[in-house]
Amino acid sequence: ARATIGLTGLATMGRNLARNIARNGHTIAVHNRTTARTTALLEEYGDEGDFVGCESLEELVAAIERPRAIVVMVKAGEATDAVVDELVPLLDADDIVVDAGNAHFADTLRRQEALAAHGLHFVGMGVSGGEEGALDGPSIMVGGSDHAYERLQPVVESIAALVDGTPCCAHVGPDGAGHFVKMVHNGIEYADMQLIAESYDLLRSVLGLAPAEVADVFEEWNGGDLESFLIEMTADVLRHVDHESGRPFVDVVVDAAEQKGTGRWTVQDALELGVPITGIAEATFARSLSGHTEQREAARAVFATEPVTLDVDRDTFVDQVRAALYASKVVAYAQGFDHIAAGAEAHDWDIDLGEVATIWRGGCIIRAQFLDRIREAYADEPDLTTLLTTAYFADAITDGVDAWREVVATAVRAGVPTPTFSSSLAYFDGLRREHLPAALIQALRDNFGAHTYARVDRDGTFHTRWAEDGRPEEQQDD
Ligand code: NBP
Repeated sequence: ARATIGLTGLATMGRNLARNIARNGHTIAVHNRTTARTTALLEEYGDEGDFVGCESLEELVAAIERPRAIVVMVKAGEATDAVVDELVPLLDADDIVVDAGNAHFADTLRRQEALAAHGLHFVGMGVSGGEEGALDGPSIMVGGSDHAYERLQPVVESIAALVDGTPCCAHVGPDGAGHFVKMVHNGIEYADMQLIAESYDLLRSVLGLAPAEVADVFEEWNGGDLESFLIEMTADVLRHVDHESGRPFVDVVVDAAEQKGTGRWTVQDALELGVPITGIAEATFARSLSGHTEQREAARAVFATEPVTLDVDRDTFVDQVRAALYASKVVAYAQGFDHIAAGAEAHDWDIDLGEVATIWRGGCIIRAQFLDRIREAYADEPDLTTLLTTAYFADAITDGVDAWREVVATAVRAGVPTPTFSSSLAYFDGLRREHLPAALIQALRDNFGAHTYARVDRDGTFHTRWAEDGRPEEQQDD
C-alpha cells in the first residue's frame, strides 16, 4: 500500500478534490463506479501528482496505508449509503470513511453509529466552494473523532483555502457537526443571495438603473465593508451581456429560483430547535414563491402592477440600500450563528463559533471581509449572547437603522417585495423592544386553553378563572 488517502466518486467535485490532494504532494488512490471516469482523470491530469488508479473498491482499499482514510464523494443519499455499505466489509478496525458530499447531518449521525459498531470511524466533512473551491482550495468543516481528524489533518489542511496563512479547515466537532455547520453555511448563503437580489431589485425598480449601472454600484460596494465573493460576482453577472440575444444576461434568465434543499434543511432544523432564523427562512420561501409560476400569473392578471414613481435622490437611495443590506446581513449571520450554537447544545457538540467564522473567510461561497469581524467578536467574547450587540456590529446597525427603515418603507410604497430586508428589520425591532405583544398571546392562550402564564409582578405560574370570578390562581408544579 502506498497511497496516503483514497477517494471514490470522480464526478466534478471528486475529481477536483482528488487533483487538489495530488497537487499538494499526497499520493492518492482514486476510484469511480464507472471506470471510464478514473481513466479520464489519469489521462488528463495524471501528471499533476501521484495518483493510483483503481478499478474496484477492493483495489482501492488495498492501495491505502493503514489506518486507511477513504473519501466518498458520490451523490448524497442512497448512493452514499450504497458505497459505504460496500466499503465496510473491506475495511479493518480504526479505518476512516469520510463522506465529503452534501449529506444531511442526521444521515451522518446514523452512518457514524453504524460504522462505530464495526470499529470504524465515520467522518462527515462539509466542503464548500463549488467545483472551483474543490480544485483550488475549499472551506472544509470536519465532523468526526479526534483519531480520524489526526489522520486526515495533514491532507485536509493542505488542500483548504488559505487566509492570512490560516487554512480554512477545522475539526468543528464530532459526528454530524461538520455537516451541520455546512448546512447552516448554505442557509446563510441563501439569505446573502436574497439580500443581494432585493438590493438589485430596488436599485432597478425604484431608481430605474440598468443592470450595468447596478453592476457599478455593486462594484463600488465591494470596495467597502460589504466586500465579498458574492458582491463581486454580482457585479460581474449584472454586467454580463448574453451572447445570443445581446440583452443583459439577467434579463434572459427565467425568474424562478431553484434549490437543492440545504436551505430547507436549515429552516426545518431551526423550527425544531426554536431558533428564529427569519432571514434564511424568508430567503428560502422567496425562492419557493418565485417558482410558483401559475399563482404568479393568476395574481398578475388580477392585481396588475403599475410602476410607482417615487421621488428619491439617486445617491441618497443607493447609500440607504447599502446600509440596509449591511444591517440585514448582520442579522442573517447573527441568526445563523445562533442556529449553530443551538445545534451544538442540542447535540452536545463543542463548536467554536469563532473558528467557524475563521474558516468561512476563504474558499466558500459566503467568504467575505465581514467574517473577520465575526471572528474578532467571538475572540473577544466566546459566549456571546448575540452578534448584534458587539461593538462593531452595534455601531453599524445604529448608524444604518434610519436608512434601513427608509429603504423598507420605500420598498413597501413602491410595491417591491423585500421579504429579507423587512423581516430582518422586524427581527431587530423585536429583539430591542421593551414590551412585546407576546403578553397578549399568553393571555389568549390562557383564556381558550388554560395554558397558564407568568406574571410581571410575582414568581410562579398562573391561570385566570376566566369563566368564573376572573381571578388569577397560582398553579402548583406537578
Ligand atoms: P454527483 O452528485 O453528480 O454524483 C455523481 C457521482 O456519484 C459519480 O461518481 C457516480 O458514479 C456516483 N454514484 C452514483 Br450517482 N450512484 C452511485 C452508486 N450507487 N454507487 C457508486 N457510485 C455512485 O457528483 P458531484 O456533483 O461531483 O457531487 C458530489 C457530492 O458533492 C454530492 O454529494 C454533492 O452534493 C456534493 N457537493 C457538490 C457541490 C457542487 O458544487 N457540485 C458543492 C459541494 C458539495 P458514476 O460515475 O459511476 O455514475
